[in-house]
Amino acid sequence: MRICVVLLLVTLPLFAKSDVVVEAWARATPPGVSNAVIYGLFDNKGAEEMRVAEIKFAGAKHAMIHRTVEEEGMTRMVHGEILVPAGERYELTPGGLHVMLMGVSSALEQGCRYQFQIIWENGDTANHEFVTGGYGQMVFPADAKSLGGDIVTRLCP
Ligand SMILES: [Cu+2]
Repeated sequence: MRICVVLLLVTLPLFAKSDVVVEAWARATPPGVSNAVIYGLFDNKGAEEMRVAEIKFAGAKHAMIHRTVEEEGMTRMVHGEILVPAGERYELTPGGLHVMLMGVSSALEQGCRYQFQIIWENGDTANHEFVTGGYGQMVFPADAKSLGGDIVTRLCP
């Protein structure tokens, strides 16, 4: 009987997951800046269209999905949504759709991995990581290696 109980505990998932593979990145935050932005590639390996309901990052007060729009030569940000069709990829890039972190409690450092959480509209919840590049980072920092950037290995709080 005891063995059955133990097996049951082991097979219960520690955390729900989703079918979306996320390769996320952000720029390090310069001193005195309390906002940061997450970009990255969302790859939906599942058979269901996936829409982000909420993003949580313990190191920030709020995380919001923004879209950058240009009107009469001025750019501003409006609410956006992350909707990844089944079997497709969706990319968040500088100047476009992004996840805005407001009220970042301690500066994001270059060459770090930070954990965050995505809650999908269908109830799937998954832990993910984003990696940080330099202040002017424009692509996933792994690409920066060949340009002399740091190799990302450090897990930061
Ligand atoms: Cu924004």
